[in-house]
Amino acid sequence: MAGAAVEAGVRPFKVLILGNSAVGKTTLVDRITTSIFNHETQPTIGAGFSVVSTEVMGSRGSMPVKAHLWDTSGQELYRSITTSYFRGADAAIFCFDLTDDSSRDALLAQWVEDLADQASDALVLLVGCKHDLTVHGDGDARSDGGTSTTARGPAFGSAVSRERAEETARELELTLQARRIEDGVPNAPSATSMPGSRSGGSDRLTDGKDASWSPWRVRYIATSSVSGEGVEPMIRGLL
Ligand SMILES: Nc1nc2c(ncn2[C@@H]2O[C@H](COP(=O)(O)OP(=O)(O)OP(=O)(O)O)[C@@H](O)[C@H]2O)c(=O)[nH]1
Ligand SMILES: [Mg+2]
Repeated sequence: MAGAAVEAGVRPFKVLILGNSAVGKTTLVDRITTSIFNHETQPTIGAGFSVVSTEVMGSRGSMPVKAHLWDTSGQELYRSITTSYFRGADAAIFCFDLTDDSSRDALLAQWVEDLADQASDALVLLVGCKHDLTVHGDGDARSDGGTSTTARGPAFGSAVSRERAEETARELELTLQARRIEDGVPNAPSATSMPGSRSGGSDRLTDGKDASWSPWRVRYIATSSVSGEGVEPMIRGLL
């Protein structure tokens, strides 16, 4: 089981960062690793990875864990390269752009199928990126009346509401659950032994709302790589 090998320190926790091009994956990884907003990212070619080291509570107390964050390209052109990294993933962060509803649709139409084919037992988080471009809290409208720009130009498109994002999380959950059953995946990852388990925990995973963690649930978190909002809770929820 993936979690046991990670906990025993045999190998790092493998985390995939997935989602359409320009949703903010590389910027999010840069925010995680450097704590700054890098506004000069270029479209990722294939995939790249970064290492994050932290401590988590395991069955034998606090222990160091290393995570490899695999930042993948969202471009169709690189799809076959991207999916070749999926096997053996312990977790996947499904990213969409809160100002672009089609990037949320794409997670359901394509990305979850790709993951289910290769690593159906991976722990999954749903992350709505660019929360700074929405009205704080619900994401129904742009905070600036629609004048914000990103380094690659104005962020156009319909904003995604929290309700819609939560629905997406449930749909991802159902797809993965069905595939796990089909694949005969045993009750994995174990709710108590792997990093990411938060049974009864009180991590503030979602915009200030307390949420206990279960690896079988797909949690939704809104993040901003500009302000750093949601990034730390996301990492804590994952590891
Ligand atoms: N306002 C705002 N802009 C962001 C945020 N995150 C990313 N961006 C902008 O969104 C654009 C795309 O970001 P990237 O991180 O390169 O996107 P990506 O998902 O890695 O794209 P690919 O590598 O092509 O798959 C850039 O112009 C970023 O500056 C955010 O939290 N807030
Ligand atoms: Mg990128």
